[in-house]
Amino acid sequence: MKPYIEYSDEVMQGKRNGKAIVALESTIISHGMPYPQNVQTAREVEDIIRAGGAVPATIAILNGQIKIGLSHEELEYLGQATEVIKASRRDIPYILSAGKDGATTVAATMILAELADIAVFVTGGIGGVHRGAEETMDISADLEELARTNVAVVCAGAKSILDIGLTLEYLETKGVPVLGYQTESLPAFYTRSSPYNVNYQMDSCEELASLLRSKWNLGLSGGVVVANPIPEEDAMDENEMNSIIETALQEAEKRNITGKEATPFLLGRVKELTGGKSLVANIALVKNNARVGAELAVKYETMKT
Ligand code: PSU
Ligand code: MN
Repeated sequence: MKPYIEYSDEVMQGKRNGKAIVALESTIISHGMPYPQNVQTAREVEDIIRAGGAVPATIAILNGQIKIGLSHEELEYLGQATEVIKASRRDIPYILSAGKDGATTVAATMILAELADIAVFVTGGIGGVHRGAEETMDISADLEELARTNVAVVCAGAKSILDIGLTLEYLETKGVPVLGYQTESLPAFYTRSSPYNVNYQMDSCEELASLLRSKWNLGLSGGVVVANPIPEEDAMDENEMNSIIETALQEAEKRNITGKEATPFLLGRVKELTGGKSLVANIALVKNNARVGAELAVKYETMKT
């Protein structure tokens, strides 16, 4: 039997040299952004991580093989392929056994990052408790993964296609710290703030790294949310976003879009309804997260005890 995991040369080298590694997800590439912006953004994000002194490891499943780090060609393929399965925890075994392609969500990327011994993961936004979940029970598997898997997820908070308040309640129940990077308010992806506060504000990557060390040294398993607000100049108007999200949610309900299709549908509609402006913001915030993630990974690595 083939080994399940294949490392790119760059990640393998980095591991040998004791470099900090930063995991990146691939659903954002295949289901979150259109081609060619998806591939271009993925490459620029990788470059930001390299410039920050860490090694990028974009994670996906290709041909039934787990990839930790993608080559230029693999990234290009993933950005254009149309048969890629959006892969969360429950999808991984099928994709491996059937030899298919899978783009990993936050949940699946956390699982594979932990298997590859990578502690820091950079993404755009996490999944959460959807609005109306008290009826639909649509709660992202990302939250369960944060409850159990030892990876820090650097994101721009949670998008208001979700019920942010219930998402925070869920994370609290599961014991997941929600940390604000230089912010007290929980950012809401396109905007720098929301009506909710983070659990703790942390102003430096040293503080964040030290929290991760103490959590995991004590055996307090599970992830951490590091919420990093979108840069001021890229943020979108809150009222405009709220009404667009409302429209997208109503359309999803009318068209009966449920399950794993819900999030990609909503993201796609928001992009169309903003005339592409949301995509520009999305790209800016992921890059901003890459800067923080690289610094955090480097600090975490040097704090090794
Ligand atoms: N939220 C975003 N952008 C994204 C996603 C979420 O703002 O691209 C993607 C991530 O891959 C996340 C997934 O893990 O959607 C959550 O999907 P679901 O709600 O079906 O669990
Ligand atoms: Mn869901």
